[in-house]
Amino acid sequence: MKFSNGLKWSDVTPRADWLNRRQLIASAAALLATPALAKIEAAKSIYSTDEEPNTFDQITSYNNFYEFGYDKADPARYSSRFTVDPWSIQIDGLVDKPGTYDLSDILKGVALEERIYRFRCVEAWSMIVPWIGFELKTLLDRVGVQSSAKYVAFETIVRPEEMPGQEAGLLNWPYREGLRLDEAMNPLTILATGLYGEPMPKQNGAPIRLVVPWKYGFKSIKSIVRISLVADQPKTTWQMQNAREYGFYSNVNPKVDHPRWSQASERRVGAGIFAGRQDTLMFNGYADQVAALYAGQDLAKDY
Ligand SMILES: Nc1nc2c(c(=O)[nH]1)N[C@H]1C(S)=C(S)[C@@H](COP(=O)(O)O)O[C@H]1N2
Ligand SMILES: [Mo]
Repeated sequence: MKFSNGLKWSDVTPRADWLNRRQLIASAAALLATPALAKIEAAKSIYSTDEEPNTFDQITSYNNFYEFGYDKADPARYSSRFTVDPWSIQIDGLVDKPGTYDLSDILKGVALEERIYRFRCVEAWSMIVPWIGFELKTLLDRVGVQSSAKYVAFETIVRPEEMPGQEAGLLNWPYREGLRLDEAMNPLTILATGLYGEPMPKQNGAPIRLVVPWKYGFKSIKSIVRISLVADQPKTTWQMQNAREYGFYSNVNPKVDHPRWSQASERRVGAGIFAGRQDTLMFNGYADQVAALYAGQDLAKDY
């Protein structure tokens, strides 16, 4: 693994510098209004990139969350009615301790970490996001995965009265995703509960969403209410929508183009207009950590 000097961008930049003036004013106002809202304490991680994160504004205003609409601005615009507290997750299937777990109980005893990850959407744009979260493995180990389980299936909440895109029937709800068990257990795979030290903004998948940084963004399912351990590969939303264009694995791969566009390069959101596109990296730059998961698998056929 390439964690050369151990120093990360976040070590050398005071937190206040992360925020632009407008955010500083907004968060100062928020602190005055709600003194209980403390910054999340989170340890740094060896898995973080030292690339410069996108701004809080960029990460929270350019989103894909079809439950709130198709447009990149819709999730920020239409998610104010969405309520995320209280929240519970049903964990079922091939586990020793199935049940409906309150999010606050899940969070007791997990150590939150900051993970600054590259994030690459299948639409060929990318960002750098400083997530706060914990490894999915921690939760799976706690509920006891049975040996017959080979995959993990995830579902997003269905609440059309709070989600105009569900009301309008933009996709087949609930939004569904899945991972192979070894992918789910990889230390890079996290459940994120915040970003930039703040609780997860609604448009980014509050209160808890998956982040799988070596796969296209649509695998990172938001606002999770169900996690099922299963024996067979689960059907996922985008695969059901168009299996030829969106495979189950959907690993970031510059050599396997989308049927309608190239995946060889990407546009970094927020880069200046003269910055140009950058090369897309195999497994989004995480090959050292995950390539072994796919040894012997034909990634062009089995995408
Ligand atoms: N439930 C749900 N999860 C979702 C989506 C969605 O529409 N609904 N969009 C996916 C896509 S295509 C991307 S690129 C990422 C975007 O995450 P972000 O808005 O935090 O950048 O969320 C993914 N998770
Ligand atoms: Mo995406």
